[in-house]
Amino acid sequence: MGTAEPQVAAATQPQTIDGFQLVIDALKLNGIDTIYGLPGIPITDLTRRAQAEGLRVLAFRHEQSAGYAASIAGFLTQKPGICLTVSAPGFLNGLNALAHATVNCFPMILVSGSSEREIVDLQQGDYEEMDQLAIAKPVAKAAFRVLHAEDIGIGIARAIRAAVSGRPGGVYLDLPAKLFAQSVEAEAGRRSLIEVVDPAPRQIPAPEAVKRALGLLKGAKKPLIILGKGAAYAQADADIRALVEKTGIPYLPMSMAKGLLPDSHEQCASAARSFVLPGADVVMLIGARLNWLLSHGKGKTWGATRAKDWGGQKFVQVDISPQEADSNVRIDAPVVGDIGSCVSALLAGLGADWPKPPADWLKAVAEKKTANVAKMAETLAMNPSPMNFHSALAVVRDVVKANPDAMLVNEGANALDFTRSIVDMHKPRKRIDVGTWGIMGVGMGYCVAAAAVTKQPVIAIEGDSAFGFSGMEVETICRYQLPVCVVVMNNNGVYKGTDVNPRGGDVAPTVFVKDARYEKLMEAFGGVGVYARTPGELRKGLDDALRSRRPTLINAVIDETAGTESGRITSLNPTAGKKK
Ligand code: ADP
Ligand code: TPW
Ligand code: MG
Repeated sequence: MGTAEPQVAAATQPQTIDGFQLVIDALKLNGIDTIYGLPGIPITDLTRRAQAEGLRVLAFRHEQSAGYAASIAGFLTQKPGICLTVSAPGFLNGLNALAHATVNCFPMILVSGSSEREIVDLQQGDYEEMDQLAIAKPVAKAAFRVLHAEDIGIGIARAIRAAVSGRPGGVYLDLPAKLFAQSVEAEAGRRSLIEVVDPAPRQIPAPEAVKRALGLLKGAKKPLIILGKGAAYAQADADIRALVEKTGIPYLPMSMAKGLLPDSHEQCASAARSFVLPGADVVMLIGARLNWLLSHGKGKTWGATRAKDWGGQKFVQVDISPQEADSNVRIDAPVVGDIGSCVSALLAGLGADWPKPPADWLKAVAEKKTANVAKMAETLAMNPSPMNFHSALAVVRDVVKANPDAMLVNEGANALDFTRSIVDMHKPRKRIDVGTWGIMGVGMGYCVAAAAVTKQPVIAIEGDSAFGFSGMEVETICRYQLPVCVVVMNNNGVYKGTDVNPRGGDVAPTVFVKDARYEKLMEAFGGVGVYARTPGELRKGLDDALRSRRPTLINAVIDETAGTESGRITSLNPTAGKKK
């Protein structure tokens, strides 16, 4: 029992709680444990106090990296990744990642401080004045602003629901500077917070949609399953594997779905991609869109004679977004719902006597695969000097196989395409890359989040150009002592290092300083730098990094003639005089 005195004091001096605290409490109440951000007016104290309250606050050198980190944390955890930025310029730096999260269907919340509403709205020239809410809206799944401390709980609850429910995406939450210092009575403040119940409710598919899809699959002569990053996100790994194995249908993993089933799986048709896409008669898409990455379901890739023509396949599409079907070609059997529920309904509907696909189709796929794997093995076995993408990536393939829990971050053009095709993944959600936009700059932000979220070692295979977009974050990696090994595939430029300016003078726009010593950047902050000219040196650098878990940058010197313009997507590159 207490004495009377404190009660009197409490009654005369009601305890209050301020906006800073309410934001922190609301995040914690909803299981958010990490903030990716960059301090400054008006959120400096928010970062300090969040840290003091036990949240992990990872501070970056540029908001774009913090944003990409938050977006991929969302993908990996199914919880919204939180990026915290200052007003106007900081906000704009984070905006790229917000758009990226929306485009890639990753749950993320960009929380930004902003300037005084009444000054901004009258355009009176406040410090870092900008109507951020209006600017965020077109690239966000949803955007909210909180003006009163008692609405912080609602604002954060709405942001969380919007980010993770249905098709996940990027959400903007605008917190004007004045909000943080506002106080409300403590008990009322606490009552205003909302612990979001069931933020991403299951969405059960209609039984008739499941039946329609199974009917179509059952009649197929040459069926194919395509797994996308939505399937990886859904964390329904065991059921997806069971569905693939029970149907016996060959499957293709999209880039970030690699490892959902091990790439070494006998039904994996990656090595026969250009055979199965045009050859298939019924294709089941699970969490993958028929966007440019799948040639919009049309053209030569799908066996049609002309670019805009449809190849004649019938499609089943499993997706949470009811609007996705028919976006590019006709979808004969849309199955709308969350992938976990859809896949388990499909599994239940298979029954005990589901027929395996016709043997001639399976045989043809297997033969194509074997031939292509043998061809690739020959190339990989060569040991040219200087090292090329293949000889370097043969090493990475072996190291990843020996360390299947390590995360693999990947960006670049040739550095991306060759890694995707050469380096097998063995477990779900281990490969994270440039995603739907083919964007450069995700690299170091992804490394920080991947290490922070999974606690596993991270290997980043980076084009030298790609690395430059976020290279300063090696300081962040060293500061937090993260087990990250960055491999810069250094071919002296964008795509290759051999372009020449026909007029002399400045070097060509795709060319960088020759033989740049990227490894010294890591050494500058106390990490390990390795200069690797041979597969053996690369192997040793990677093994040492994985063993020591010390931040490491390996400068892998690659033949500057080895790459091709735009890597695998040369066809999308308009060049002068090119025929339509
Ligand atoms: P990829 O690039 O790997 O082909 P996309 O990003 O194009 O994959 O497609 C991902 C799809 O997955 C999106 O259409 C999205 O609506 C869907 N998706 C994301 N999460 C889920 C989920 N939990 N359940 C069902 N569909 C989902
Ligand atoms: C934000 C355009 C696509 S790939 C690439 C650029 C600049 C770099 C390729 O060179 P790199 O790889 O990384 O050295 P490699 O192995 O082929 O030499 N700005 C953004 N995103 C994209 N995609 C670009 C520019 C681009
Ligand atoms: Mg390069």
